[in-house]
Amino acid sequence: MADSVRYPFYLLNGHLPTDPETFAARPGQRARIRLISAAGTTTFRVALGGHRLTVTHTDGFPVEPITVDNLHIGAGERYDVLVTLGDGAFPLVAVAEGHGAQALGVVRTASGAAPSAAAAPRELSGRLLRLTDLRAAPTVDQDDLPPDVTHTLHLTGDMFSFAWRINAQSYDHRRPFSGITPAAIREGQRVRLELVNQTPMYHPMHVHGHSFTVRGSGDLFPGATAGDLRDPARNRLPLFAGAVKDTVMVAPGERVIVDFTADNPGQWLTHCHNAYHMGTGMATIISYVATSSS
Ligand SMILES: [Cu+2]
Repeated sequence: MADSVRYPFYLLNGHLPTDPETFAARPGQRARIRLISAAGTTTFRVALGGHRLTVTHTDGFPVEPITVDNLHIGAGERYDVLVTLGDGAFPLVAVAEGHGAQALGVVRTASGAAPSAAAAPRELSGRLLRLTDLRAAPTVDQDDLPPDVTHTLHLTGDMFSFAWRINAQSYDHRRPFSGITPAAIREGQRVRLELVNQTPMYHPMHVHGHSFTVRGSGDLFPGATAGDLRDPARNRLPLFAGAVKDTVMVAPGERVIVDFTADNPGQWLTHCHNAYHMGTGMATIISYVATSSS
């Protein structure tokens, strides 16, 4: 259950798969493909027929290059990939997970028949990029200090009434400060957020005003309770210096740990980038004021 909204069509640069945009190049050229998910809710699995993808950036920040066959991209996420192009006309596919449909573009370096609208390159079933594969490039200025404060955001909801919550609170954009307890932090603190997905759907979580370092990712153990999650002996995740991002997909039954420095005082929405989840409550506020005069 990647998401619950099915669209009649999925588009790549505004084009239907039956009339795809063509990206012209020459064989042997190295191409950078910038993937931007402008989707409201769909999780796409992206692959380029006949090629592997070398991921170099996500959400604008460089990562240590890693080569995979396909990647998931959630609402609001961005990935840059490099490919060295072969000779032919290749399908660039973005499968709408869970919906049996796809968006399509064509990368063309030679004449010949275009791929079909339903092209299903074998790279789709190859090596998938995992969040734990990504490491920030050494050029990214990172702070790996231990956290001063940790907040756990339990992502919950009800598929049937379609009501979504963070820490049992439902955000209403018409009354944004009503019924929401902002996560308490202070300027200058190193802040850790633990994003815990207790639903069967993907939540691409976005923090306004900051970029964060992904520090951990793993499955919740079966039957975990809120008390178990607070017990460091039971829920320890190996930490790593992952990608710097501003939007991170938290898969069903998964926990993701991100760290950021509170260096931008304000009232910052923190929310699921799935527009339907945000619109029905899955948002909260990170609030802190300037305490220094500098
Ligand atoms: Cu969501």
